[in-house]
Amino acid sequence: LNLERRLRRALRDGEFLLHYQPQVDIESGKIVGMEALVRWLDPEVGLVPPSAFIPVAEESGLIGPLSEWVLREACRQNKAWQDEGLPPARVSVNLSARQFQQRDIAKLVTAILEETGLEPRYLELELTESTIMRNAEEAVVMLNELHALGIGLAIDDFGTGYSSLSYLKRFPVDRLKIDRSFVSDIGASSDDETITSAIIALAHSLQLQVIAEGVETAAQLDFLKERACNEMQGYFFARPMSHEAIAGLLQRER
Ligand code: G
Ligand code: G
Ligand code: MN
Ligand code: NA
Repeated sequence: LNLERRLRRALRDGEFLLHYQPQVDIESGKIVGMEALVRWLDPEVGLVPPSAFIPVAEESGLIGPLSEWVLREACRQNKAWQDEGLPPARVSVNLSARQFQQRDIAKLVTAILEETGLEPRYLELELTESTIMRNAEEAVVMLNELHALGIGLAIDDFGTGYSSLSYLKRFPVDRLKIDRSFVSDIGASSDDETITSAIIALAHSLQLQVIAEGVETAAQLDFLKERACNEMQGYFFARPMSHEAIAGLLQRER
């Protein structure tokens, strides 16, 4: 059976699941968000990472139904946590380039928010810099539509693409996510430290929030804290984990 057919079957049989990685406010140390990361629990192979199936899903058109499932599940789960009385946090969902190109994405998000009852401010969409810049004019229109819904928008892998500053000003985004490649070299490469500092300063001057991803050490966290980076995500705090595990972490913050 080829991968595409296996993925189709996996979707039908409910073999996908979401892991969540905490996003922490650096000042307070509290969990303020979490990134939803899809996994496939293949009964024969075990847990399969997204890098092994997202590209195939994108080529085969399966990315549509898969992303729709991810979005719905993330919203449903977040609303369920809030209904259980856990401290509210936003959930961030990655949107692939293919999905962003679909003109009805705002309609889909609207429908899913209505269906799950999640308040828009507790949903954020992550788009990579390259996805947005692929067709920047079109992106401005679509980002405006999405932003009008009241959800958050973040630029993922920031610093690896080629956003021009003039576009950055026109994109109605709330948050920049500093790419892991820069963060991981804090303490090792002065160039990457300079880039990280510059991105934080840029975010502040454009009145955007900024989050560093891939934070693995206390020294990296100190560097970010000194520069008033707002949030951090990375193994230093926690790896992506099951919904049960992250509910346990949220519970401790009540
Ligand atoms: O989850 P991991 O920890 O292995 O993530 C690897 C990559 O897969 C990341 O770049 C992430 O953005 C992407 N990814 C994870 N979940 C999703 C998803 O639901 N949709 C899309 N389009 N990409 C995802
Ligand atoms: O590309 P995107 O940022 O959406 O994907 C997040 C990816 O980064 C996931 O694969 C996640 O498992 C991984 N990740 C999260 N935190 C860390 C970290 O501290 N170190 C490393 N090496 N990877 C991380
Ligand atoms: Mn991401
Ligand atoms: Na990223």
